[in-house]
Amino acid sequence: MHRLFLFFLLLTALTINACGGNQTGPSGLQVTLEPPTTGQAEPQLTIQVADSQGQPVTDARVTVEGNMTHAGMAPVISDAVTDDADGAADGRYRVPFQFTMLGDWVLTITIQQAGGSASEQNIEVIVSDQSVIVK
Ligand SMILES: [Cu+2]
Repeated sequence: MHRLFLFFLLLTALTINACGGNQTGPSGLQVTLEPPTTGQAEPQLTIQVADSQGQPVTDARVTVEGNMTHAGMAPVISDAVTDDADGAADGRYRVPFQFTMLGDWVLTITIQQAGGSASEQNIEVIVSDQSVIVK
């Protein structure tokens, strides 16, 4: 019974991942990365979160896990941040995050909402010295 539950949990997680990469996930949340203009040196990522109507979501906690597309690298996992941690509850979450290498990354953005629901979206980026480009 316990194993079956884990299986469905895994299946759900895979389904969520399969839908990631674009702006709107199954939760209806719109998740947008504001690409840092300074490239790899930038110590944070700004993530915009809005609901299906485009209204800012201000009551969530946002974390970012970054994985490179090649094997053998440790993931970069951020602390969770609240919207007003930067002094403004405006739907823009400033997540401390440092890319540890140039190249292709998949950012998994986890949005934990106050009501208890969590959703995940993937955003693929290319990191260089000068820029971070969303694929
Ligand atoms: Cu790497």
